[in-house]
Amino acid sequence: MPGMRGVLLVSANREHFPEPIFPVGTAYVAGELSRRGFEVSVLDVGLSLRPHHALARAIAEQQPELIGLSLRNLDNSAFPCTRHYLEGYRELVATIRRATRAPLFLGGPAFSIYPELLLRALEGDGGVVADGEDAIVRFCCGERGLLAATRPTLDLVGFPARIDAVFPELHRYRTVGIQTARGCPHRCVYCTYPALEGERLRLRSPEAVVDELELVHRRGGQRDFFFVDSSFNASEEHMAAICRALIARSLPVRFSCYLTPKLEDLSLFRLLAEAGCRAVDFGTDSGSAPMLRALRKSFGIDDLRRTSRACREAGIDFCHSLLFGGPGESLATAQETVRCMDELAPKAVIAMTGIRIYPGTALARSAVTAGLVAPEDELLEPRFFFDGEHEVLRAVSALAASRRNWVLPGARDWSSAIGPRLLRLVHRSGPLWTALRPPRATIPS
Ligand code: B12
Ligand code: SF4
Repeated sequence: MPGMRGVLLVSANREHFPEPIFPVGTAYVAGELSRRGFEVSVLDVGLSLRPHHALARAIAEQQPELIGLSLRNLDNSAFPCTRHYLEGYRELVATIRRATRAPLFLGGPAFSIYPELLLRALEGDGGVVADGEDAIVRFCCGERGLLAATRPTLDLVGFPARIDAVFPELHRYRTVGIQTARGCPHRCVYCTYPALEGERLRLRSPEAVVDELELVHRRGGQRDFFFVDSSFNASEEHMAAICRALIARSLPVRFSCYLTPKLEDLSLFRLLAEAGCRAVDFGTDSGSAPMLRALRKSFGIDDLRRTSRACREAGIDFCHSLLFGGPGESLATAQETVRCMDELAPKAVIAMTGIRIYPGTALARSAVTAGLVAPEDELLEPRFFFDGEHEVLRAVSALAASRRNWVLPGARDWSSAIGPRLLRLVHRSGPLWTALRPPRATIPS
């Protein structure tokens, strides 16, 4: 590679709710660079008490020839306690620019949703929408500006072989994220994922996925993993193949994942449990049939019942993630959802009151038609879709307050809350919500 050796990848994410997240995307980009022969190291400023100091020191010590900045979150997507991160990113970029003249390349999910706006706001020398593996190499070879991503064959992507050297603080993450597939063929009205990862499902080989778990377990000692795929059961065969590969390897690891609450083969919950799955986050959104249709979900209320029951019977903890305020939400549909959750009795319910509107989505178009946002609004400043008026959202908050297994990320500023920090100190594996106490299940058999 022409002359370019040292690359410093900086993960800019400083959000600690629900916990500091292992920067998965940065790890795949680092893997690609090290396979191509670059010297690469990663600094996660979110792990540092003095992020600017840590960043300036890393640059002074490593004298990188290029810096990659990973932008995961732009805001916490939660209402009413919305947290914004752009100003913090501006400050990090200012620290970088003071410390070095090395060119700056931007990527990550937040960047991919707002590429032009963030490239301008942060005055980067270039950036890439979505998959960063090929693009960063092209940037290292001299291309500049906003680069079109190529969608790599996923069997060629992977963490760096010496992940503990590239991530010197690997041991500090309770859980490490691993990706088994990219893409989503569904079209839920609010969702950015098909735009971020593509509409076609791209799969990694089960062997490569299990090799990666083993690598992290061997080099970082981690036993807890999160499959970060938007829906681990997007292909049931692929999910089953990964479970079988994990069982065959008998690694002492556990994992959690997102699942769509609809499985053709419900016996797969037993296979998941056997492979080490301890917790499932169902992307449920609503417990009201008209709302599921309005959000264009691919499942119905009976699927929620069937999957919740099968998951419980397999001994796997589960939570349902909900979105209140979508098109057509009323007090009646919101109460129906709360009743449905009472019936399913998941270990936790994680509920957003108001739906973050992202550019290019069907929800953004509905919001313009409904006069909730101006057509020229770029939606960089978070806007939320509320049908059913704020009174519905207040009712949901009140109903949630009387249920000890409900968490509303937007109900308060969790960054200063002591609860999640204490929970993290207690030696527990898996997502923090698994520590909540669920009500008794009332699913009719
Ligand atoms: C899994 C996930 C979670 C899990 C994480 C579990 C874990 N242990 O990893 C949980 C449930 C904990 C979670 C929580 C939150 N999440 Co989340 N999450 C995701 C999800 C589905 C996948 C992220 C991921 O790991 N992808 C896999 C990696 C490989 O992809 P990637 O990061 O995009 O990286 C690729 C490219 O972006 C690029 N790239 C990345 N970095 C870099 C750097 C450079 C230099 C380059 C060139 C390229 C590059 O290359 C990579 C490889 O191709 C995304 C949605 C999505 N599909 O992206 C939302 C997403 C990132 N989350 C989001 C949000 C808002 C949150 C929360 C704030 C929600 C909340 N209020 O609690 C919290 C924040 C947590 C925290 N501390 O940061 C938003 C962020 C957008 C925004 N509005 O800011 C997203 C995009 C979802 C959305 N609404 O559209 N999340
Ligand atoms: S919500 Fe889930 S299933 Fe729907 S489009 Fe997004 S990733 Fe796909």
